[in-house]
Amino acid sequence: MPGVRLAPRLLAASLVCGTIGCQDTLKPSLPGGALASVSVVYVCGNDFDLQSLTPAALTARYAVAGTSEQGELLLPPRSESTPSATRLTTLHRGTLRVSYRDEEVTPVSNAGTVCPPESMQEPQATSGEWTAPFDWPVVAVHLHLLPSGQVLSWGRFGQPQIWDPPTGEFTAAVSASMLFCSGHAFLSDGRLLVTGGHISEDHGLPDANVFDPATRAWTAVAPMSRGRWYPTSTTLPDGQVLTLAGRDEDGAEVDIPEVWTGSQWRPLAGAGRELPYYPRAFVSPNGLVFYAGELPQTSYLDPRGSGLWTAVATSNYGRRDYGSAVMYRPGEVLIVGGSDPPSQAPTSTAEVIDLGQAAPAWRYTGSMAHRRRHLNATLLPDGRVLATGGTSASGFSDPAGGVHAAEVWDPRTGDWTTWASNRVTRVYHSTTLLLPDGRILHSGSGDGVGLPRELNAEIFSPPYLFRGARPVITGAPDAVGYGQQFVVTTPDAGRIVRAALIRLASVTHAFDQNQRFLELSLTRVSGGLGLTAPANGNLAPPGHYMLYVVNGAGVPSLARIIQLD
Ligand SMILES: [Cu+2]
Repeated sequence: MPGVRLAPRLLAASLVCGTIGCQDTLKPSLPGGALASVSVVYVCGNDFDLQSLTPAALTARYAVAGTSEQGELLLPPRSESTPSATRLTTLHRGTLRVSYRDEEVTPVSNAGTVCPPESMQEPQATSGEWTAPFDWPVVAVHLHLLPSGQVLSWGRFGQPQIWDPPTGEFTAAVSASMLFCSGHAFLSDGRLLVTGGHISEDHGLPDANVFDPATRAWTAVAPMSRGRWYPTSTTLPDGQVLTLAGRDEDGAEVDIPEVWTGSQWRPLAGAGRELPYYPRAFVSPNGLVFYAGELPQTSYLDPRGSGLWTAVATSNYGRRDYGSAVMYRPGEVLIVGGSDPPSQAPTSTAEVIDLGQAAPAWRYTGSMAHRRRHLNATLLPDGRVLATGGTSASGFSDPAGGVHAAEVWDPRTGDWTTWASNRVTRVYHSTTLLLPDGRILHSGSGDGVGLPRELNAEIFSPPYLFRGARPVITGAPDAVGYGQQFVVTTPDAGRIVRAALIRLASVTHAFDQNQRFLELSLTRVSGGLGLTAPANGNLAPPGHYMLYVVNGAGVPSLARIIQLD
């Protein structure tokens, strides 16, 4: 284990072991204090090593002086004469106090030494790596991550397809309705509600269908009052689903939102408003639905009763036609790219708003290196936002301006960093989602405006997958309740500095109608992590989320998919 230095006392013990044998010097019957069983060594940053010479595993307690941080760490037994070493990365900087059984270890101060950068010769460790394109049986205009970890997609032609990442196999999931140009969101039980569909350009079906991942079957439920082509569906805090906008069977704009109660549609007759296609809508921590664009006049919709709109703030750039949007923390939304009007080149700019402020206002954050329209904004396990695909050219969707570089936005700095480029030009009808293994699936483009039909997909491995061993989750509950404290077991607990839930993706037309990111409070408990689920459905609508833990090097675990209700 590089970087581990033995405490002088343990080193002495080891030397003794080497000459006269360990049985005598390390006998547990030695009077306590004659030889410390546990010692602490400061390494660098907030890293300490806890070394144990006990013959059995031992739970140590620790606290960081001057902070509220405290926890437990399971220390493995020694191996032969060698002490076990367990790395602890404290969440705060301060002197580390450790105790075990009735013993107090001499406190060790945090010297504040900067850890040397890990040597990373591989270019992938700074810019990531794309796979070659591989076949996909439909143009993945609509792309969803199912609670099983499989991926459901469909386009204009052919039947919906389920892709199984471990085997690479596809299975058709035949639908009676033409689901192209629908809206969609996951229900609290993991089924996918799909709203509307395709009759012809600008003419939508009133159909509502539910896909059950367990049976891989579609069930038609009560239709909406009017057809919807290009609507957005949003799962509400109580598990009902709001559907906004779109055009009906006659090509007329549908101004009255409807809410799926689980058995019927409830119109919000008091909230009539014409909105552009696929509104960028999010549940806000206050329980209202926040409309973040594409129009610059952003507002809240109260979905209770007959519905009510209230203005929030006006964004700065103007209309972000086919820009993307993502709620990257509860109440904090990023809007990025798009163009106004489409005859103009798209913008590289991005704006953020914090709905938790007393008077929320949009402000510019950093701009991407590339102008983009028809891009996708995708949350990563570490809380950053990845931009993929789109076109930098003016016009509706000119493939000549195809942007291939991935770019990542860090909410802590507001800066974008350019990562590796994919091969296939993906513009109108491109889609992107985060897989449970931390890689990014990027697909679609075509099935419209004379574009090539891209019957393929590519997968991106971000730099965090090239930065050392991944932490491992060995146990997690399948379901947790709001505000519930729960334990995730992991041998890497001491090195985990973040835990997050990311809601399963349901993507189309440059927007994921389902994803959101929730950082969880974290403590170390013996053999694992103590986490607390989000407090309520306003923060995290009920349903399935990927749970990731991330270590101090920024490396995420494989996700466990858990149900929150
Ligand atoms: Cu379309």
